Amino acid sequence: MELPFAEPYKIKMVEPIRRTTREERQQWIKDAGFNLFNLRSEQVYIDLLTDSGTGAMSDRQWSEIMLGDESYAGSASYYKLKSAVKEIFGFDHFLPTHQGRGAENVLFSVLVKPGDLVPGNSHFDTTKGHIEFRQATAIDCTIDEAFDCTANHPFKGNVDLEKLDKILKINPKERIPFIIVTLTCNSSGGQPVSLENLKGVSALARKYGIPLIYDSARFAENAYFIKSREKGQANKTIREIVAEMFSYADGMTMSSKKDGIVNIGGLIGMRSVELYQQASVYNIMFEGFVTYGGQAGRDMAALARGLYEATEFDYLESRVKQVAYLGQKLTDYGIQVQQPYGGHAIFIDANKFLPHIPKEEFRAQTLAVELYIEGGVRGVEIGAIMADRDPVTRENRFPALELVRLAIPRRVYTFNHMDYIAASLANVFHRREEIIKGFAIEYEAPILRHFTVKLKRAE
Ligand code: P61
Repeated sequence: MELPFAEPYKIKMVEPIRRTTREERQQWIKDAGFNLFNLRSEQVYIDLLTDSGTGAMSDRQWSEIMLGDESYAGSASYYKLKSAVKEIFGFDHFLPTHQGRGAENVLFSVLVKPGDLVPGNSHFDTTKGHIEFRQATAIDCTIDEAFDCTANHPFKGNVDLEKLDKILKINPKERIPFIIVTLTCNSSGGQPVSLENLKGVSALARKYGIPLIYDSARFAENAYFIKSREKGQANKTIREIVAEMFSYADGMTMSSKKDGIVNIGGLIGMRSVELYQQASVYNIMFEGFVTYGGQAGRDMAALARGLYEATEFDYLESRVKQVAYLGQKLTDYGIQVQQPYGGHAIFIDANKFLPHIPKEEFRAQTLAVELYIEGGVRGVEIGAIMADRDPVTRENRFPALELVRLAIPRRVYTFNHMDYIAASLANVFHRREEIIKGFAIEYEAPILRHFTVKLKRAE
């Protein structure tokens, strides 16, 4: 018999979590303005709001915490991280930041000006937010298959090279500060970008003389998919694949809260010393001195270690297979989820789940609230609320996909937890006809409204 895979770790420390009653949850979510971000963590049994900063560090990472050097300038932990960035990504220059959006803020402060266009593959909301905040426009060039949950394409994060070429051809070079490719593409469902596609994007970037930047939050999961799905890549190591992926880029931003397997942190990597010098100015203003950028020395040390652990095949295999296990359970229950299963999360198609709720009443949010009430499981809406209003017309934007994301924290939950989540969702699925009302907005912020939005039941 072929031996099944199992986690390449055992558990040394546990954190208790508590089940609650449906009545408690009904009251709590009402008090929270039906916004899952407003719940207290104790009110949640299984927390799938995000895989960002919620992972479990290893004993080796914790030992790095003890070894952290807290010198303001030139900390040994900074040099540890600098050498990991060079070894794994190949960038000579790097700046630590407090998290991914800090990296975006610093880099975009140098590169993005009003009227600019930034093409990419379904920019993440903070990335888009930082582009739009500078009166520039994010242009989505993702392949069309990404917007059909049932299409079984192995690399639904891919950039449509024709769409990209068209943008680069018809606009003056001065208006396009860079192309940004998100690895894996979170907004299209944790879907990977192939090596071949990265090569193609890079060729276009060079042809038009435009820098190529990677948003690298889940770069290691992307590399795992390249190894397991792309022709000719099976025999390469994850690190070899990562090295090739990044050889095509001029720079990177990263939220290290994902594939860095740490609770906070981010970074910018780049080849150009001029860019490094310009970005350093903003780093010092917004983040901290160039050798810590908003991180404690111990955070940088644990991150260096996390980058090596996240690029080990056995870890990635158990990670991605746990996510796929949940996806398969939901599929078996007849629930439509984004196919193929993503690297860090399962994305449920709320348009298919609750087609009778008007889209103006926020289908995905309605489903996320019902799942919380059913089992105390907290997912997140990736739909019209998160899509914000159009910055010019101020009309609601209704994205092609209305999704509920169940993001799985790294090395945190067991397969029993996956069974519980799937059963909770199956229960909601069985009573979906009885869910007849969505939500209306009571309060919203002008940008990134989903964090603080307050909702009421639709009339
Ligand atoms: C997430 F509801 N992601 O997926 P920061 N790029 C990419 C990300 O996925 C990302 C960032 C940049 C989060 C956290 C999150 O509205 C939300 O370290 C591909 O969070 O600043 C973050 O990195 C930004 C959840 C962020 C949200 C914003 O759950």
